[in-house]
Amino acid sequence: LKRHSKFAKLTQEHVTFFQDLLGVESAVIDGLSKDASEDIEAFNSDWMRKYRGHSQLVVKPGSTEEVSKILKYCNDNLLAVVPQGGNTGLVGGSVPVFDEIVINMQRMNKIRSFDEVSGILVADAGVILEVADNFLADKSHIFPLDLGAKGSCQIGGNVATNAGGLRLLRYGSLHGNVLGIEAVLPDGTIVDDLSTLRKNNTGYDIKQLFIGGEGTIGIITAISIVCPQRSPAVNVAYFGLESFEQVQNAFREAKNQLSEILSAFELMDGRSQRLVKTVTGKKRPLEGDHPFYCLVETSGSNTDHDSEKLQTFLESVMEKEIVSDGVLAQDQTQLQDLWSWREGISECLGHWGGVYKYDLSIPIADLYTLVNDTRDRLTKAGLVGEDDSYPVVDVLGYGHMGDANLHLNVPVRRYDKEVEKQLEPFVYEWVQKRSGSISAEHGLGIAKKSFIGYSRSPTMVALMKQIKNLYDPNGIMNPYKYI
Ligand code: FAD
Ligand code: 2HG
Ligand code: ZN
Repeated sequence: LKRHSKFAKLTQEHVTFFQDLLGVESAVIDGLSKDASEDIEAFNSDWMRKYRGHSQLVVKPGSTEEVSKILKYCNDNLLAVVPQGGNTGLVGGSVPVFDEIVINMQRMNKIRSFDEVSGILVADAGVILEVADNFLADKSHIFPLDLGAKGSCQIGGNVATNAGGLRLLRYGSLHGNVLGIEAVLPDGTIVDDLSTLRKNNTGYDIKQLFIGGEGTIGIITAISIVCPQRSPAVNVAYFGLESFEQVQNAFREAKNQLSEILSAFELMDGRSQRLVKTVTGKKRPLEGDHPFYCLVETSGSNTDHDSEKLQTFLESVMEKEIVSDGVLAQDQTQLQDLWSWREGISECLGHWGGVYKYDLSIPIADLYTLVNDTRDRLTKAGLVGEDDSYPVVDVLGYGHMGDANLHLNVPVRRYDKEVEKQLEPFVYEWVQKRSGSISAEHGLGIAKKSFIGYSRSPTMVALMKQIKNLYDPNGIMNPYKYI
C-alpha cells in the first residue's frame, strides 16, 4: 500500500486555517509546529494497537457548520481525512493509514431533543453510547443498541459502522431504527435528512448509505433514532451445555418459551470462558467445565412473571437434558457479573499480545464447525501450544447466536506470518463456501477491505464504487479502506 501522491502534504498554512476556523486551542492538535507526538499518538493508533497511522493533525469540530468548512477546505486542497468517533472500531477504519487529517467528533456531544411520546431521540454524532443510554434510562427508554465498548464508542461511530451488538435480536438493526441523519459531504454540502418520521416513502432512502458507510462518503454529524420503552424487568440466565447441537436446541426452546420477552441469546465456548477466568481471576458462575455456555436475557414489563417464565424455561431445558447446569441472576450485581463473562471476552483476549479476529455470518447449523476446523488446522501446523515457543494461545469462538454471528478469535503471543498464512484465505474461503459474510457487524475498514469479493459479487462492488465516486470524486474520505 502506497500513499496517493495526489494528496497534498500538510503545511503550516493549513494548520493556521484550522486554528483560525475552530478558535479553541484544544480543538486542534498540531503535530507540525510543536512536539505533540505524545498527544497525537492516541488518535493515530486503534483500540487493538494493531494499526498505526502518522497523522500530524487532529481537528475537533464543535458544530455541523465547522465540519462543513473543514471538509470543503480539505476537498479544495486535496487533503485526505479520516473521521473518528470513539476509536473503538475493530477493523482499523478509524485511524489514518498515512498522514490523513483526523476529524475527531468528540466535541459534538449534545442531545438535541427527545420526544417521550414517540421515543425519538435526536443527538449529535459524538454523544457516547452509554451517555445516550443513561439519558434515555431517566426517561424510561432504552437505546436500541448495546455493546461492550459502550463507555467509549459514539453513536455516530455506531451508525457509521452499522454496529450490531447484544440487542439486535430484540430491536433489530440500525438500518431500521435510525430515522434520519444529518451529514456533511466532502464538498461541504450539509445533508439535512434528520427526519423523525417512522414512515417516509418519498424517493431513495439515501441515509442508508451512511449507515455502515464507515466514513467513506461523508461525516455523520447527528442522528435521529427511535428508542423503545425500557423494560422494567430484566433477567439473566447463564448455562453450560455439552455440544453445539444442544446450544441450537436451547436457542429453539428459548424462542419458543420466552418468545416476546427474549432480549439476548449469546454464545461463549468453554475456551473463551477459561481465558476470561485466567485473565480476571474471577470466580466462575458455574462449577465444572462445559464445552459451551449461553447467556439468555429477558426484558419485560413484569418481574415476577418474567422470572417465573425464565425459571420454568431453565427447569425444562435441564429436564430435557439440553442444558447441563445453569444459574439465574438473583440481583443487579450478579446480573452484571454474568454479562461480564460475555462482554469482557474481547478485552481479556488482548492479554497475550495480539488477536486475529474474524467476525462472521454463518448459517447457524455450521456456525461452530469453523472454530474446530481452524483449531485443527493451526494445531496440525504446530502453531498452538501452552508455552511461549508457540505463537497461538488458543482458537476459540463466541458471538451473537441469535443473529448467527460468530466471533472467531485467535489470541496470539505475537503476530506471526506463518499463523496468518494458515488463517487467510482459509477462513474466508470456508465462509464463502457456506454463503456467509466475512464481516457480520464490524465492517471492512482496512483489515477486511481486500476480502470483500468473498461476500459480494463484482457487480455489487462496482455499484459501491460508483456511489463512492459520486459522493467523493476526489477520494479524500477515509482513503485506502472499504472499497
Ligand atoms: P470509530 O472506531 O471511531 O470509527 C469506526 C468507523 O466509523 C471508522 O471507519 C470511522 O472513520 C467511522 N466514523 C466514526 N464516526 C463517524 C462519523 N461521525 N461519521 C462518519 N464516519 C464515522 N461492534 C459491533 O457491531 N457489535 C459489538 O458487539 C461490538 N462490541 C465491541 C466490543 C468492544 C470491547 C470493542 C472495542 C468494539 C466492539 N465493536 C462491536 C466494534 C464497533 O464497531 C465499535 O465499538 C463502534 O461501533 C464504533 O464506534 P466508534 O465511535 O468507536 O467509531
Ligand atoms: C463482541 O460481540 C464484539 O464482543 C467484539 O463484537 C468481538 O472482539 C471481537 O471479536
Ligand atoms: Zn459482536
